[in-house]
Amino acid sequence: KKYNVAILGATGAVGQEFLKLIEERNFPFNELKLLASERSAGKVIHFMGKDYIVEAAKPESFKDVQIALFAGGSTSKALAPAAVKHGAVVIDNSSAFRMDPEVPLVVPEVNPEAIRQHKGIIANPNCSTIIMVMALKPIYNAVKIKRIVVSTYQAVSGAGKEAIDELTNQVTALLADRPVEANILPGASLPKHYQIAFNLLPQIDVFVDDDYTKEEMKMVHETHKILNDYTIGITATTVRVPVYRSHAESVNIELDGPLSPKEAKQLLAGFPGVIVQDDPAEMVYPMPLYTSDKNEVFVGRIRADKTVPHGLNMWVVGDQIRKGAALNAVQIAEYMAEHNLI
Ligand code: 11C
Repeated sequence: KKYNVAILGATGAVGQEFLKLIEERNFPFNELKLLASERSAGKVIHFMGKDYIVEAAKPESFKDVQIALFAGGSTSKALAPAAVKHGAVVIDNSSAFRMDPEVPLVVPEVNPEAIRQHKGIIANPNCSTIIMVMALKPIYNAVKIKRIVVSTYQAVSGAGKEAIDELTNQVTALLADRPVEANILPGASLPKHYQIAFNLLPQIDVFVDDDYTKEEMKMVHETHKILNDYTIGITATTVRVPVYRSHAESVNIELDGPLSPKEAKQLLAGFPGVIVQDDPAEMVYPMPLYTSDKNEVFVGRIRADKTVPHGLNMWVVGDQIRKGAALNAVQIAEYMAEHNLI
């Protein structure tokens, strides 16, 4: 069976990755509609031997569409209900519907059972959350987790194409001894901007409750929803680093019972979509430079935290545009196709 597919935000970083994955994974599509904002309408995208003209996304764009992959950021809220009305299943990469109790929030390796409860919209979690829960789930299946302390090292591509250009421009300017401009990071709409080149920015998105950022609170709330366990204590610090692609995370967990690092490694190695890269004697551990453009989440530096009864430290790295965004959404669509849910 083949499906009519629409991609919203087709010209952006995640939209482009959707196209790559559809080709790479041979996703069974019939018609393909590429949608974007008015600004990008008319652009021509060459894909699998054909030229597609990008159309301005409107509610009626979703007529005859069965699967709508949304990477359209803030336009999701307005257009998703229209797409559902036309009979499409929307897999939405924005944060608009993630915490809606009617909307499943899904990582297919972790909670595929939630997909069946959808009412038209399925939400794709935040990239940092997806990468972390991939490493938590195999451990959680064996021993419950009491508390998580996570610190992230997030690549500039998480903030979009402009942030990638900003890092390049700043490094180029610095090396040429020219003045540095900062217009995008920590966030384009924020009142102040700071240099990311040769720097770290301990702010991703706006500040919300109790001086945490929105990105930090997404990691808390989304992890609770995906694992369907609201008893886990979770605290996060999210940091932007001058890396182009792949988010890295230092994850400290306190378990309900004993689990040795060796057992944790075995559980992680046996989990689909996770690769253990952990050999301190040979200096083997995951690094963002080498996990980029890969589908798997890589885990290393797995060791006991002996300062608490059942503590474990891990270093988790994954391509946030692939598994953290586009790949996860395509996997949801594949799961639905395989299980005849569309
Ligand atoms: C970042 N995690 O790296 C963000 C980008 O809720 O999907 C993705 C935001 C989201 O800046």
